Amino acid sequence: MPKRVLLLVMPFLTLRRPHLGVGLLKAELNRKGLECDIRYYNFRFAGVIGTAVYERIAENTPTHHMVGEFIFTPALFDEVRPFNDFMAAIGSDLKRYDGPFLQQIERARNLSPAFIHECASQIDLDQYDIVGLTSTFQQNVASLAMGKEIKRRAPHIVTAFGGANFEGVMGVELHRQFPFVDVVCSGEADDIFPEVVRRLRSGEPLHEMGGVTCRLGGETVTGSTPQTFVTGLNDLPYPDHTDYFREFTAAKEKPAMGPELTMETSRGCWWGQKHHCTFCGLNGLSMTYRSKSPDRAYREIKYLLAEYGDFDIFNTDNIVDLRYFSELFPRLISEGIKAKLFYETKANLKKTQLMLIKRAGSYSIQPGIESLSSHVLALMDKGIKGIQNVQLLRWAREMDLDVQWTIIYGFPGEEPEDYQKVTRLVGAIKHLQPPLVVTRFRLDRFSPMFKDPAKYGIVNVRSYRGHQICYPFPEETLQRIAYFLDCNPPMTPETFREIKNMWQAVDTWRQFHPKSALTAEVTPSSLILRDRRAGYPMADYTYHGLARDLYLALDGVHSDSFLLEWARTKYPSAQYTADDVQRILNEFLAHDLVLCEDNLYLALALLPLDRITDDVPEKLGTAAERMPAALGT
Ligand code: B12
Ligand code: SF4
Repeated sequence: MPKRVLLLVMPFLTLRRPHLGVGLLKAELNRKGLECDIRYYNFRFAGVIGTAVYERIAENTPTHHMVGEFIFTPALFDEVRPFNDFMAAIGSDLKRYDGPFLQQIERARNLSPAFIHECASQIDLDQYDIVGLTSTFQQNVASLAMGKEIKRRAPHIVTAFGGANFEGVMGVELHRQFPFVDVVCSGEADDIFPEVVRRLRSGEPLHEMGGVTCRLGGETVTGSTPQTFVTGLNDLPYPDHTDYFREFTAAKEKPAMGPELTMETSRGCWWGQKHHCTFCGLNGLSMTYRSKSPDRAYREIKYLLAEYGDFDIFNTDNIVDLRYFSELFPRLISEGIKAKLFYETKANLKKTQLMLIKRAGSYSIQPGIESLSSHVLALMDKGIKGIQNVQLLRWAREMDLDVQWTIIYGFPGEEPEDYQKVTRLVGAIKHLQPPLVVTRFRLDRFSPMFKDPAKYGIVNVRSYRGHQICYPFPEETLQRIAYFLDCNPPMTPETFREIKNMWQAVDTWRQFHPKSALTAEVTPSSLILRDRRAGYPMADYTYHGLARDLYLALDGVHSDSFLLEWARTKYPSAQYTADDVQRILNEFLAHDLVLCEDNLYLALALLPLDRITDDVPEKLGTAAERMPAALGT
């Protein structure tokens, strides 16, 4: 009987959706005639500790607290920190954990060794010669514990590890520290892993394979040839999510969210290739943007829906391929396929593009909004302005699209005024969707700030307390296995004071958002703006003529010079001057009905969607200076 490959998905991966990486690896192995099974042991642990508790740990605890990792430490190490060390490590954040939740975490921790033993005892180890463990987010300690137990029971089995926690130097160091880790594949393994399996079975050496770490004469060695990445995404198989859906169906207690269909239409980031956002480690070692053809993406969507059911599609892409706006989304719409796509995008989409995403079935997007301050966004090298981010928030609200976004602060070079401006702005946009979280940046591996902290004035780079209580390793080792590190950014007390003010303003925003509205009623000759924002006098403002038209033109961000030229083009005989336009803009500004940033303006009221301003071209004439380059899409 030929042996099979077993891939294991350990806690704490969410139960909400299948793991794309292992689904792809299984499909690729099968395509090459290699038999493979996947076991989703995350479901099993959820069965032990309760699905709601499981999902809260997996999805709703701060990453750097590493709760899920701490839970599995007794299953991996003989000596571990007492539970109280966890509470000490998270310090003032302890208030996020109520008493019953802390007890559940402690109970889960006490049960973790028995869980690992039980899982290992249920595997028929004679069937397999290679067991692969995937590790991203808080899956590391459980995966290592499982690898250790399998190796103890069946030394003949080769353990292979991969996933984001094993990319680059992290995987090499983990291999060095844990003798039961036989092989590590760094990064994308679609091509590498089947080749590893083949070589292991034919007795060929691995040590020269790029991106692969193994043992040679007892020493950890990594292939010296460069690691390769998938170039043709069209050639990848469709992911095999059968095992996930089997577990999901069998689970007695279902998660509150899901199931979703995980897929990818691209890897890497076309923006990051040119301007790597300073905090972003999203693409690890493979930033180069590669995407599936619109036709391939279309066929895969249809396949997944037909094969597994009409569930939401969760795309793992970092950034959407702009070709999809003309060649994929319209096709889905015209064929009536409601794909409920979740996409990460850049925020400088056109309104028509956002509308297409919505019409293709999306109800939620993650548009990479990380600040409302243009200066802070420039420090991040995001290539977008704060006013454009507000534009997207407003359009999304008009379309009833949920926007998952965050405010990240702490970037070297921030000034107190940056946050004073955001605090003022926040007061005026309570009718738009507030951020999910406000958080200081983390030093993520592979990001420009991680690679060269000194350049950004970042000092005292150190491991998080979470890593310290999980692994009994010296600081130097912790820094090599950690995906993210703690540090002291060069933040002045004045800036921090303003950040705290902004925090408060955001709290108020969250509180009053459901009760705030700023809407527009448009007739052929008038515009009535109904202001019901918390903190503003309840008022209706009526405008006619040029004022009405200018406001509608401000559906999108435009400069004052653009508006003047547009007014002159629309009313050639009126001979409007810059003062005429400015007077009207000042009237809007007096009531915070528009947002102004430098010479750029944007309407803040929600405009009726049937009035997408076809009559206002995005650019007039050919003068490129009318729209700053950053505003292009
Ligand atoms: C989509 C995504 C999400 C989704 C959820 C993903 C999911 N599966 O549920 C959302 C938006 C919710 C999300 C949230 C977060 N994410 Co995220 N996310 C991603 C992203 C962009 C894609 C992941 C993906 O599916 N890729 C595609 C598949 C095909 O790749 P893969 O799973 O890695 O598998 C390949 C290889 O790793 C390898 N492989 C995988 N397993 C195995 C096993 C074996 C045996 C072998 C040999 C090989 C192997 O082969 C596979 C095929 O090539 C990655 C970045 C990236 N480019 O990968 C970040 C990433 C995974 N996220 C990251 C982070 C930090 C977060 C957040 C903490 C962000 C935050 N809030 O600060 C949260 C935390 C969420 C949580 N629950 O804890 C980090 C993870 C770091 C880490 N070491 O775990 C990544 C790597 C990005 C980064 N550099 O910051 N994320
Ligand atoms: S933050 Fe987003 S846009 Fe910037 S480099 Fe990372 S993936 Fe690309």
